[in-house]
Amino acid sequence: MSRYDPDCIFCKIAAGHIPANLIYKNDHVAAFHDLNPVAPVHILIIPLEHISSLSELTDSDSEIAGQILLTARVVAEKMGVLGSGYRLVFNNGADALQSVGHIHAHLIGGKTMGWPPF
Ligand code: DGP
Repeated sequence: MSRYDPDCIFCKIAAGHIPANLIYKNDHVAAFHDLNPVAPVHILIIPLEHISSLSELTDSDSEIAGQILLTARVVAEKMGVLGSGYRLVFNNGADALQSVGHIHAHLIGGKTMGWPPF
């Protein structure tokens, strides 16, 4: 793995250095249950490599970015919400309350949600 931050909790999960309830992993991404779920289905999808936020993505990360979106469908199917619907949320930066500085998509589902989310 070319980008690894030893101080990043999600890098440690991606590398298997600390445990997580993993539901999917391939060469680019991992998906695991959120520690503090806000819905019956709440899965985090992360790149294995450390990229701190969406704002740090570059053209050379296009495969990783695509893999995150494609993995959402795989996760939704595994979690039984592909047909009922789900939400994909990226909290990016301070105003969005991003608390972990490693890109992650929240895949949330299993209930009818409201909109707008604030
Ligand atoms: P955000 O606010 O978008 O940065 O959300 C970060 C999410 O990460 C939050 O919902 C809780 C989750 N989280 C933080 N630390 C851990 C951890 O060590 N394990 C797991 N499974 N989830 C974590």
